[in-house]
Amino acid sequence: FLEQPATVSVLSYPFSGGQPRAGVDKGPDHLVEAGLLKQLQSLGWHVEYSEGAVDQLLATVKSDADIGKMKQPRAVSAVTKQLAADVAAVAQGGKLPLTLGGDHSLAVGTVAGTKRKFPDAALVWVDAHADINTPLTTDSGNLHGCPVSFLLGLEGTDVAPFNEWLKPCLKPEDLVYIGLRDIDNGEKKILKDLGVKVFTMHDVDKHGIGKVMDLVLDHIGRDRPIHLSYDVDALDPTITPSTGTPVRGGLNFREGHYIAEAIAETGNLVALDVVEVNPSLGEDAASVAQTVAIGCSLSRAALGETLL
Ligand code: HAR
Ligand code: MN
Ligand code: MN
Ligand code: MN
Repeated sequence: FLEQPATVSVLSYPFSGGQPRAGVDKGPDHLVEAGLLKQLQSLGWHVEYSEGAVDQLLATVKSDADIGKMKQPRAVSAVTKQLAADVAAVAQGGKLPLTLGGDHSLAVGTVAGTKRKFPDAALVWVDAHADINTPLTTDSGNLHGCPVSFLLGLEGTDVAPFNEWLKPCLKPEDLVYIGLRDIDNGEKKILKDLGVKVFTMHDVDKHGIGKVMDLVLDHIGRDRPIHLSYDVDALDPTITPSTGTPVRGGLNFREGHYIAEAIAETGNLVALDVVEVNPSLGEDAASVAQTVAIGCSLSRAALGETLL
């Protein structure tokens, strides 16, 4: 689905407004400083890099009072609207957008952008969380817990300012989750009512990650464009400690990388998000360095790095 020479366009989006913890906006700089761009070049990709104009976009938001339960809705909407345009432009150019977050609310923009070029794209969401709360079901009001509901157009998501630019673009059958283990009750009802394909950590334990990825690809098909949205909190907190909402019982190092490798093997990856790296969190500098290194290695795996 990409043009030659294969080009990855890395989009840095230093944004934290989908959740309350400072520092996740520093994720992209840490990933780049760890050498991500050169690593991708070494894999044979042509690499472009640009920084989203997050500061300028946020300067247009004069005040951002809650709307219903939603926190910082104008900031999230303004940033994701621009990100959707950026991702769509990259995809239209035959290149693969790699969005570095930043928190997972960014996926409202990345997936909307991918869908403009590839309306049939499947979405593989790797996360401890389902991020499918609606503005009506969310307890926290944090929009990084809600992006999937906006993409699906669930009840309560047809609200300003999002409905000024965002149209539902995802069908429940286009979506597969891997790694979930912290799902709110309202989210459980949504997932069951919609019949979304979910591979929780229970399923990873039961089948093993190899079988789970076979089942993932059975579900979405092996000839469709794939958008992979990777929240590093999908991995166990012993593996990726520097993230805002760690949940024990996560993917181990190899399971996490195997997911990315199996997607890469399809040859169908058209967009990648790596989100929720927060260099301000974690016990010590080694925790941060390890989390950042895994953000890089997951990116490489998704872009074709193999062990042999
Ligand atoms: N489900 C909770 C909420 O809606 C927690 C969401 C945490 N989300 C992330 N992204 N860290 O996956 O607030
Ligand atoms: Mn997430
Ligand atoms: Mn998460
Ligand atoms: Mn998180």
